[in-house]
Amino acid sequence: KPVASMGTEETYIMVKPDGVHRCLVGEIISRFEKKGFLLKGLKLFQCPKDLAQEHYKDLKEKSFYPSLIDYITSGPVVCMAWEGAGVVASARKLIGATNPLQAEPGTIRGDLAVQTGRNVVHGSDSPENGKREIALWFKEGELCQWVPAQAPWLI
Ligand code: 3AN
Repeated sequence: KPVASMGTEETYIMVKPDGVHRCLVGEIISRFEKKGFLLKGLKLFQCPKDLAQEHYKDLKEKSFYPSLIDYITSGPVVCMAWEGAGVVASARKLIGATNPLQAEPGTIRGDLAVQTGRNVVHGSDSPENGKREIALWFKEGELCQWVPAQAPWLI
């Protein structure tokens, strides 16, 4: 099982199919890189339906659940694991509100999206879910347990 180095937190970030389709992958990765978090895993991936269902199992009773599953499996996604102190909450700030029309300018959704059902990026909502989702989307060996020589901003 992947473990965080330096005892810090991990989050699962995913560029959704609309973000990939709209060529926003570089832009989105760049926001987390520039912020100063540490990239531990990265892949382009066509999500199978059963994985999408497991990922969104808490939303199973919602009316939009079937369309959410169709959307997430409609094309490749970019899966990422990011590490850093407070990365879960900070990533959600960088991402912005679920409804992009309510997301602040300067956030990813605030700058790049207009529809809740096409909100370009996912971020884990708790450290527990960060761990759960990274374990769900990545296989052992796909994550790099590297530590930059000097990275005091990560601790
Ligand atoms: P967030 O992604 O901001 O954590 P959640 O966890 O409430 O938001 O919802 C997960 C995903 O479900 C959202 N990213 C969005 O794609 C979809 N979703 C949430 N609410 C709606 C809605 N009212 N209509 C359509 N899709 C929705």
